[in-house]
Amino acid sequence: MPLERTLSMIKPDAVSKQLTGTILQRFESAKFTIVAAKMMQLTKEQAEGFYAEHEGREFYEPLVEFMTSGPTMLLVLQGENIIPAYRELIGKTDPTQAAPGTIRADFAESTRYNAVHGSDSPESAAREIAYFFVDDEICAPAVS
Ligand code: RTP
Ligand code: MG
Repeated sequence: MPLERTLSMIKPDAVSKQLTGTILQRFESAKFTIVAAKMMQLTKEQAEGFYAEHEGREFYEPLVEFMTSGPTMLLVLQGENIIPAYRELIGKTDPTQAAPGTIRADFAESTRYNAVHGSDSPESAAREIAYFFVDDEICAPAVS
């Protein structure tokens, strides 16, 4: 199985509910290694650029408003096959569709206020990690 990295975000809804530690514990219990982390309140420009693939959809503007509403925790997580494994741990976008025991089933309020983000492919992960982190901030040797 490939050693991969994913860009994780603990979104403003979960940070404001003091769920950061609880969610980090779930990542570590899943044996994901935290190789970079920082808190940031995204600017409108940062959120728009991050979610550019959704531009024009009805949820884009409220999503940008939500993602700039308070601090977000940005993380790079590393592990075997982590891109699909992480998506499984967080559960489906809509928490009513998320499997029991997933992070979104337990902590998301709605499809928008859904606690966490995770990259959906190796290409997205590379783009999203580079969007928020420079190489020096990642505390692990490069993965191929
Ligand atoms: P993410 O990118 O945050 O990991 O979530 P995802 O892949 O499961 O969902 P995606 O389709 O990429 O949507 C990005 C984020 O936009 C918000 N959203 N709101 N109908 C709605 O109101 C709606 N649909 C999506 C969510 O915050 C979602 O995570
Ligand atoms: Mg997505």
